Amino acid sequence: MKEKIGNIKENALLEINNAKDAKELDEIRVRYLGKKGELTLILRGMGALTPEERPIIGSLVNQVRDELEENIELKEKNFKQLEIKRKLETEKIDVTMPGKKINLGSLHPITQIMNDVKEIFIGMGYQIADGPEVELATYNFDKLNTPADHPARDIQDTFYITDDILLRSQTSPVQARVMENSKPPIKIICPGAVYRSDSVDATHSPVFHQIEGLVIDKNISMGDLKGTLEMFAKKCLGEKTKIRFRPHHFPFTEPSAEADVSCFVCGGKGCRVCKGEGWIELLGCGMVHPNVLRACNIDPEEYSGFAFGFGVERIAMAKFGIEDMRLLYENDVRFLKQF
Ligand code: 2U9
Repeated sequence: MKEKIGNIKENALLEINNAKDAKELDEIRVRYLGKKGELTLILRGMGALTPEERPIIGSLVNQVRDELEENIELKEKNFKQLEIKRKLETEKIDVTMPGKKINLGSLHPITQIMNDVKEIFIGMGYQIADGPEVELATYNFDKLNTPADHPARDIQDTFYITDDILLRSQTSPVQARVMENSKPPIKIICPGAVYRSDSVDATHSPVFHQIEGLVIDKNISMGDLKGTLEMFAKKCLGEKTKIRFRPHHFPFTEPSAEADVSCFVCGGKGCRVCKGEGWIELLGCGMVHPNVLRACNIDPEEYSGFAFGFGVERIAMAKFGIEDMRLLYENDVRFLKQF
């Protein structure tokens, strides 16, 4: 029996040594050490041995089993190292190869203008105020000196949810809420989406974006308004930009004006962007109407203020030379990645 075990050991060690790959090694393991393996069968047949022989043969089989397992393990490690070596030699990485191009997105032109404008006004000491897009008609109209019979309140122009609740048609209700809830001085800008019942065309959309500004303090004058807007225009459109006021009417401001800027493309000579005028309409503005101050619990005898408002899409279109507003909403990446 001892000789038989010795032969099994020698054959197994030889086969392990000559194994060509991990698969062959595994077959050898099964053949000698598996459930029906040669060594296992000897252990199972121990019942036929004398009681004296049993411990001697049992211990010998275990010794051989340990030795074979150890050799198989060593050979396995050897195969793994050879595989790593082979991979290192064949799968060389060329670190000088150019990397794969990653398509990075960019901020939408409307977001870019929003961010630029916010930064400019924050730099002038303004705070940013936010408010609901689903608004009470009182805040959207009544408190802004826009009474029940005003055309802006027509169902044709405004999206009503109920008689008293609507999608805000301007961001002015945000300012009205701030005025009601805080004491002057107030210096805020209100950016956000607004809604008007307009059909879609190259210059109109039922949803667009506005930025409105409001300053309330003692002794605020039209001069402060003009100085502020001039500073804003220069920072937004270039230091050479000039500004001019034309009289206008808004229910919430008195006096009211529209402000134009000298064309930032031709400098005022006249070109395609300014349609030969030399000037581009920028925004609406004026001194806050005393009725609006009163409706928002601010005494017009003590305080005065100015307000302004503009459409972000209009500025984005002028600044980036976009001729059709619909392009801003289609989200075609080929268009958007140009900006
Ligand atoms: C309060 C008081 C006054 C905000 C103002 C404008 C003039 C204006 C429009 C221009 C084009 C917006 O995008 S647009 O439709 N806005 O011309 N907005 S003054 O005046 C206010 C706001 C709030 C309490």
